[in-house]
Amino acid sequence: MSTSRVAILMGSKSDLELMKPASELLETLGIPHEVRVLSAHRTPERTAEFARNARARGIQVIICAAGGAAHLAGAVAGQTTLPVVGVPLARTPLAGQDALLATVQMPRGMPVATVAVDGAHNGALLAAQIIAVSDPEVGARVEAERKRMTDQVIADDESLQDGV
Ligand code: RP5
Repeated sequence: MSTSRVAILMGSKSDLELMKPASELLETLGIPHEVRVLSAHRTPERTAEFARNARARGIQVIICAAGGAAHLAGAVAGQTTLPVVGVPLARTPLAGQDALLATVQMPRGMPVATVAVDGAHNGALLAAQIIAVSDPEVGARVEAERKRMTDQVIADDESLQDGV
């Protein structure tokens, strides 16, 4: 197994289904990654230890997903200077607004790049784009993914016109 370059952390195993698009995209882009259940509240020491050791292990970006009182991304950001991408999840009757505000409203000096509620795909894409800054091979795969998406929208548009 190659060394992980991205870590996808989630606050609970119950978040797994919502985060599958992140692993799938990293798989498509050929970026080695790992998926962990680490909670800011339930396993604070284990989470902090993971974040502190991540850079030395070769991790380049950490994606943190959590719902409700979503403190995971912030707790991780406080333990590392690696880029942290936050994915707020809609897991409570507040429909993700709670997780969004908890993830995005970080204090000065502790940035978390927060993507949309349930934005696992974009979280992974942002991680890939960060890695691509210094890795042309990943950059080429990200460009190809962008082209694939663009071509799909054009094909959708053309198929609609054909049907008119
Ligand atoms: C958060 O609480 C987790 O990230 C999850 O989104 C939510 C519910 O967790 P469980 O009670 O299902 O373990 O910390």
